[in-house]
Amino acid sequence: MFYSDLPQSLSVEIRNEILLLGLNRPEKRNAFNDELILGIEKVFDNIPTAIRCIVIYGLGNHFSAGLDLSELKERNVMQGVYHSRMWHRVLDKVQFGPAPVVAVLHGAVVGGGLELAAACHIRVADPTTFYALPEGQRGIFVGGGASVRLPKLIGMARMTDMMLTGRVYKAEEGERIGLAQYLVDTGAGMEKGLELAQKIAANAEMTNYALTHVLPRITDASQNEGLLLESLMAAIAQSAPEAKQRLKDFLEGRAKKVGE
Ligand code: 1HE
Repeated sequence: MFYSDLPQSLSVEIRNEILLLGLNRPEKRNAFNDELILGIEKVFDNIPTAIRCIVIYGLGNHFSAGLDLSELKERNVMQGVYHSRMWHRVLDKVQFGPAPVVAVLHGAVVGGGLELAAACHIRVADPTTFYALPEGQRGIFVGGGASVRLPKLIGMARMTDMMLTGRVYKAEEGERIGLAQYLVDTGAGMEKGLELAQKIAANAEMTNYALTHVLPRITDASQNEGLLLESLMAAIAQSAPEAKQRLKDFLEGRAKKVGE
Protein backbone atom coordinates (compact mmCIF):
# COMPACT_ATOMS: atom_id res chain seq x y z
CA MET A 1 0.00 0.00 0.00
CA PHE A 2 1.25 3.48 -0.84
CA TYR A 3 0.37 5.14 2.46
CA SER A 4 0.91 2.65 5.26
CA ASP A 5 2.91 5.07 7.45
CA LEU A 6 0.75 8.19 7.40
CA PRO A 7 -0.16 10.00 10.63
CA GLN A 8 -3.71 9.58 12.02
CA SER A 9 -4.20 13.28 11.29
CA LEU A 10 -4.48 12.56 7.55
CA SER A 11 -7.03 10.50 5.75
CA VAL A 12 -6.55 9.30 2.19
CA GLU A 13 -9.17 7.83 -0.07
CA ILE A 14 -8.85 6.93 -3.73
CA ARG A 15 -11.92 7.15 -5.96
CA ASN A 16 -10.99 6.08 -9.46
CA GLU A 17 -8.65 8.80 -10.79
CA ILE A 18 -9.19 11.15 -7.85
CA LEU A 19 -7.30 11.13 -4.56
CA LEU A 20 -9.07 12.69 -1.58
CA LEU A 21 -6.77 13.97 1.13
CA GLY A 22 -8.48 14.89 4.41
CA LEU A 23 -6.93 16.98 7.20
CA ASN A 24 -8.12 14.90 10.12
CA ARG A 25 -7.27 16.68 13.34
CA PRO A 26 -10.62 18.31 14.06
CA GLU A 27 -10.08 18.49 17.83
CA LYS A 28 -7.27 20.98 17.09
CA ARG A 29 -9.12 22.57 14.17
CA ASN A 30 -6.71 20.83 11.77
CA ALA A 31 -3.78 22.91 13.04
CA PHE A 32 -0.56 21.80 11.38
CA ASN A 33 2.02 20.24 13.60
CA ASP A 34 5.19 19.02 11.88
CA GLU A 35 3.80 15.48 11.68
CA LEU A 36 0.80 16.69 9.69
CA ILE A 37 2.72 18.86 7.25
CA LEU A 38 5.33 16.14 6.72
CA GLY A 39 2.49 13.66 6.21
CA ILE A 40 1.22 15.82 3.35
CA GLU A 41 4.70 15.63 1.86
CA LYS A 42 4.62 11.82 2.06
CA VAL A 43 1.32 11.75 0.22
CA PHE A 44 2.55 14.04 -2.55
CA ASP A 45 5.81 12.09 -2.85
CA ASN A 46 3.82 8.93 -3.53
CA ILE A 47 0.83 9.85 -5.68
CA PRO A 48 -0.13 6.74 -7.64
CA THR A 49 0.41 7.23 -11.37
CA ALA A 50 -3.29 6.64 -12.15
CA ILE A 51 -4.33 9.70 -10.11
CA ARG A 52 -5.35 12.66 -12.30
CA CYS A 53 -6.65 15.10 -9.67
CA ILE A 54 -6.33 15.59 -5.91
CA VAL A 55 -8.96 17.06 -3.58
CA ILE A 56 -7.88 18.44 -0.18
CA TYR A 57 -10.46 19.12 2.53
CA GLY A 58 -10.74 19.43 6.30
CA LEU A 59 -12.71 17.15 8.62
CA GLY A 60 -14.79 18.83 11.32
CA ASN A 61 -15.99 22.42 11.22
CA HIS A 62 -12.87 24.02 9.76
CA PHE A 63 -10.42 23.61 6.91
CA SER A 64 -7.44 24.55 9.06
CA ALA A 65 -6.44 26.87 11.93
CA GLY A 66 -2.91 27.11 10.50
CA LEU A 67 0.35 26.41 12.26
CA ASP A 68 0.06 24.51 15.54
CA LEU A 69 1.05 27.32 17.87
CA SER A 70 1.83 24.90 20.71
CA GLU A 71 4.82 23.68 18.68
CA LEU A 72 6.27 27.16 18.34
CA LYS A 73 9.16 26.60 20.66
CA GLU A 74 12.27 28.69 21.09
CA ARG A 75 13.94 28.43 17.74
CA ASN A 76 17.11 30.17 16.83
CA VAL A 77 17.29 32.05 13.57
CA MET A 78 18.57 29.16 11.49
CA GLN A 79 16.03 26.71 12.93
CA GLY A 80 13.32 29.22 12.04
CA VAL A 81 14.65 29.46 8.49
CA TYR A 82 14.74 25.67 8.10
CA HIS A 83 11.22 25.26 9.50
CA SER A 84 9.85 27.77 7.03
CA ARG A 85 11.86 26.19 4.22
CA MET A 86 10.34 22.82 5.16
CA TRP A 87 6.87 24.33 4.63
CA HIS A 88 8.04 25.77 1.32
CA ARG A 89 9.31 22.38 0.20
CA VAL A 90 6.04 20.65 1.07
CA LEU A 91 3.74 23.31 -0.43
CA ASP A 92 5.87 23.39 -3.59
CA LYS A 93 5.12 19.68 -3.91
CA VAL A 94 1.41 20.49 -3.61
CA GLN A 95 1.59 23.25 -6.22
CA PHE A 96 3.99 21.49 -8.58
CA GLY A 97 2.94 17.89 -8.02
CA PRO A 98 1.82 15.26 -10.52
CA ALA A 99 -1.83 16.35 -10.67
CA PRO A 100 -3.92 19.51 -10.18
CA VAL A 101 -5.22 20.07 -6.64
CA VAL A 102 -8.70 21.28 -5.65
CA ALA A 103 -9.12 22.66 -2.11
CA VAL A 104 -12.60 22.35 -0.61
CA LEU A 105 -12.81 25.07 2.04
CA HIS A 106 -15.12 25.69 4.97
CA GLY A 107 -14.82 27.36 8.37
CA ALA A 108 -11.40 28.73 9.26
CA VAL A 109 -8.88 29.00 6.43
CA VAL A 110 -6.26 30.90 8.36
CA GLY A 111 -2.50 31.28 8.58
CA GLY A 112 -0.83 28.14 7.29
CA GLY A 113 -4.28 26.84 6.31
CA LEU A 114 -4.59 29.73 3.87
CA GLU A 115 -1.03 29.07 2.70
CA LEU A 116 -1.94 25.46 1.88
CA ALA A 117 -5.13 26.60 0.14
CA ALA A 118 -3.12 29.13 -1.89
CA ALA A 119 -0.78 26.38 -3.09
CA CYS A 120 -3.77 24.51 -4.56
CA HIS A 121 -5.01 25.25 -8.07
CA ILE A 122 -8.74 25.59 -7.49
CA ARG A 123 -10.45 26.73 -4.28
CA VAL A 124 -14.11 25.99 -3.61
CA ALA A 125 -15.62 27.69 -0.55
CA ASP A 126 -18.96 27.52 1.22
CA PRO A 127 -20.61 30.36 3.21
CA THR A 128 -19.05 29.22 6.52
CA THR A 129 -15.57 29.94 5.14
CA PHE A 130 -13.47 32.78 6.52
CA TYR A 131 -9.91 33.79 5.71
CA ALA A 132 -7.33 35.49 7.91
CA LEU A 133 -3.61 35.84 8.52
CA PRO A 134 -3.42 36.01 12.34
CA GLU A 135 0.38 35.95 12.13
CA GLY A 136 0.25 39.76 12.24
CA GLN A 137 -1.56 39.71 15.59
CA ARG A 138 0.58 36.88 16.98
CA GLY A 139 3.74 38.92 16.43
CA ILE A 140 5.15 36.61 13.76
CA PHE A 141 5.33 36.62 9.96
CA VAL A 142 4.00 34.19 7.39
CA GLY A 143 6.43 31.36 6.66
CA GLY A 144 4.57 28.95 4.40
CA GLY A 145 4.72 30.85 1.14
CA ALA A 146 1.88 33.35 1.66
CA SER A 147 4.01 36.36 0.77
CA VAL A 148 4.68 34.84 -2.66
CA ARG A 149 1.36 33.14 -3.43
CA LEU A 150 -1.27 35.39 -1.82
CA PRO A 151 -0.38 38.68 -3.57
CA LYS A 152 -0.85 36.78 -6.85
CA LEU A 153 -4.40 35.90 -5.79
CA ILE A 154 -5.56 39.09 -4.05
CA GLY A 155 -2.82 41.73 -4.49
CA MET A 156 -0.18 42.93 -2.06
CA ALA A 157 -2.34 45.69 -0.57
CA ARG A 158 -5.02 43.26 0.62
CA MET A 159 -2.48 40.91 2.16
CA THR A 160 -0.79 43.84 3.91
CA ASP A 161 -4.18 44.92 5.29
CA MET A 162 -4.98 41.39 6.50
CA MET A 163 -1.74 41.25 8.47
CA LEU A 164 -1.58 44.85 9.70
CA THR A 165 -5.19 45.02 10.91
CA GLY A 166 -6.24 41.39 11.42
CA ARG A 167 -8.93 41.80 8.78
CA VAL A 168 -11.03 38.69 8.27
CA TYR A 169 -12.55 38.08 4.85
CA LYS A 170 -15.89 36.30 4.86
CA ALA A 171 -16.78 33.74 2.22
CA GLU A 172 -18.62 35.99 -0.22
CA GLU A 173 -16.01 38.75 -0.15
CA GLY A 174 -13.28 36.12 -0.38
CA GLU A 175 -14.72 34.80 -3.62
CA ARG A 176 -15.08 38.32 -4.99
CA ILE A 177 -11.43 39.24 -4.37
CA GLY A 178 -10.04 35.95 -5.65
CA LEU A 179 -9.37 33.86 -2.56
CA ALA A 180 -11.71 31.21 -3.96
CA GLN A 181 -12.88 30.68 -7.54
CA TYR A 182 -16.18 29.06 -6.48
CA LEU A 183 -18.70 29.80 -3.72
CA VAL A 184 -21.36 27.14 -3.20
CA ASP A 185 -24.13 26.48 -0.66
CA THR A 186 -23.24 25.39 2.86
CA GLY A 187 -22.16 21.77 2.82
CA ALA A 188 -22.03 21.56 -0.98
CA GLY A 189 -18.27 22.11 -1.26
CA MET A 190 -17.24 18.49 -1.61
CA GLU A 191 -19.85 17.77 -4.27
CA LYS A 192 -18.62 20.75 -6.29
CA GLY A 193 -14.98 19.86 -5.63
CA LEU A 194 -15.51 16.34 -6.94
CA GLU A 195 -17.43 17.60 -9.97
CA LEU A 196 -14.51 19.91 -10.83
CA ALA A 197 -11.98 17.16 -10.13
CA GLN A 198 -13.74 14.88 -12.60
CA LYS A 199 -13.58 17.57 -15.28
CA ILE A 200 -9.90 18.17 -14.57
CA ALA A 201 -9.18 14.42 -14.65
CA ALA A 202 -10.74 14.22 -18.12
CA ASN A 203 -8.32 16.77 -19.60
CA ALA A 204 -5.28 15.80 -21.62
CA GLU A 205 -2.43 15.17 -19.18
CA MET A 206 -0.26 17.67 -21.01
CA THR A 207 -2.86 20.41 -20.65
CA ASN A 208 -2.95 19.88 -16.89
CA TYR A 209 0.84 19.88 -16.79
CA ALA A 210 1.01 23.11 -18.80
CA LEU A 211 -1.45 24.81 -16.46
CA THR A 212 0.08 23.66 -13.19
CA HIS A 213 3.80 23.70 -14.04
CA VAL A 214 4.30 26.01 -17.00
CA LEU A 215 1.72 28.81 -16.53
CA PRO A 216 3.06 29.79 -13.06
CA ARG A 217 6.59 29.98 -14.50
CA ILE A 218 5.35 32.09 -17.40
CA THR A 219 3.63 34.53 -15.04
CA ASP A 220 6.89 34.81 -13.04
CA ALA A 221 8.96 35.42 -16.19
CA SER A 222 9.63 38.63 -18.07
CA GLN A 223 7.29 39.34 -21.00
CA ASN A 224 9.90 38.26 -23.56
CA GLU A 225 10.71 34.99 -21.82
CA GLY A 226 7.05 34.36 -21.01
CA LEU A 227 5.94 34.71 -24.60
CA LEU A 228 8.69 32.39 -25.78
CA LEU A 229 7.76 29.80 -23.13
CA GLU A 230 4.13 30.09 -24.23
CA SER A 231 5.03 29.41 -27.87
CA LEU A 232 7.13 26.40 -26.93
CA MET A 233 4.39 24.99 -24.70
CA ALA A 234 1.73 25.61 -27.36
CA ALA A 235 3.76 23.82 -30.03
CA ILE A 236 4.50 20.84 -27.78
CA ALA A 237 0.87 20.55 -26.69
CA GLN A 238 -0.60 20.70 -30.17
CA SER A 239 1.79 18.10 -31.52
CA ALA A 240 0.75 15.49 -28.92
CA PRO A 241 -1.34 12.60 -30.31
CA GLU A 242 -4.04 13.17 -27.68
CA ALA A 243 -4.46 16.79 -28.81
CA LYS A 244 -4.70 15.73 -32.46
CA GLN A 245 -7.39 13.20 -31.55
CA ARG A 246 -9.35 15.78 -29.54
CA LEU A 247 -9.20 18.30 -32.39
CA LYS A 248 -10.33 15.62 -34.85
CA ASP A 249 -13.22 14.67 -32.54
CA PHE A 250 -14.40 18.28 -32.52
CA LEU A 251 -14.08 18.76 -36.27
CA GLU A 252 -16.02 15.53 -36.89
CA GLY A 253 -18.79 16.53 -34.44
CA ARG A 254 -17.97 14.05 -31.67
CA ALA A 255 -16.73 16.50 -29.03
CA LYS A 256 -18.78 18.74 -26.74
CA LYS A 257 -19.23 22.36 -27.73
CA VAL A 258 -18.15 25.11 -25.34
CA GLY A 259 -20.54 25.22 -22.38
CA GLU A 260 -22.09 21.78 -23.00
C1 1HE B 1 -4.97 25.28 18.14
C2 1HE B 1 -4.89 26.13 17.02
C3 1HE B 1 -3.60 26.44 16.51
C4 1HE B 1 -6.97 25.87 17.52
N1 1HE B 1 -2.53 25.90 17.14
N2 1HE B 1 -3.89 24.78 18.73
N3 1HE B 1 -3.40 30.23 13.80
C5 1HE B 1 -4.17 30.98 14.59
O1 1HE B 1 -3.75 31.94 15.21
C6 1HE B 1 -5.61 30.54 14.70
C7 1HE B 1 -5.92 30.14 16.12
N4 1HE B 1 -7.21 29.45 16.24
C8 1HE B 1 -8.38 30.11 16.31
O2 1HE B 1 -8.47 31.32 16.16
C9 1HE B 1 -9.61 29.28 16.56
O3 1HE B 1 -9.19 28.03 17.11
C10 1HE B 1 -10.48 29.01 15.31
C11 1HE B 1 -11.18 30.31 14.91
C12 1HE B 1 -9.67 28.46 14.16
C13 1HE B 1 -11.56 27.93 15.67
O4 1HE B 1 -12.26 28.34 16.83
P1 1HE B 1 -13.09 27.24 17.67
O5 1HE B 1 -13.86 28.01 18.73
O6 1HE B 1 -13.83 26.35 16.76
O7 1HE B 1 -12.00 26.30 18.37
P2 1HE B 1 -11.07 26.57 19.68
O8 1HE B 1 -11.85 26.32 20.92
O9 1HE B 1 -10.39 27.89 19.58
O10 1HE B 1 -9.94 25.47 19.53
C14 1HE B 1 -10.17 24.09 19.78
C15 1HE B 1 -8.85 23.49 20.19
O11 1HE B 1 -7.92 23.61 19.12
C16 1HE B 1 -8.20 24.25 21.36
O12 1HE B 1 -7.44 23.31 22.08
P3 1HE B 1 -8.00 22.65 23.46
O13 1HE B 1 -6.88 21.73 23.88
O14 1HE B 1 -8.23 23.80 24.40
O15 1HE B 1 -9.27 21.92 23.11
C17 1HE B 1 -7.26 25.21 20.66
O16 1HE B 1 -6.18 25.61 21.51
C18 1HE B 1 -6.77 24.34 19.53
N5 1HE B 1 -6.27 25.15 18.42
N6 1HE B 1 -6.14 26.48 16.66
C19 1HE B 1 -2.69 25.10 18.21
N7 1HE B 1 -3.42 27.21 15.44
C20 1HE B 1 4.04 28.21 8.13
S1 1HE B 1 3.82 29.48 9.17
C21 1HE B 1 2.12 29.65 9.42
C22 1HE B 1 1.90 30.53 10.61
C23 1HE B 1 0.49 30.40 11.10
O17 1HE B 1 -0.29 29.65 10.62
S2 1HE B 1 0.09 31.43 12.39
C24 1HE B 1 -1.65 31.27 12.55
C25 1HE B 1 -1.98 30.36 13.68
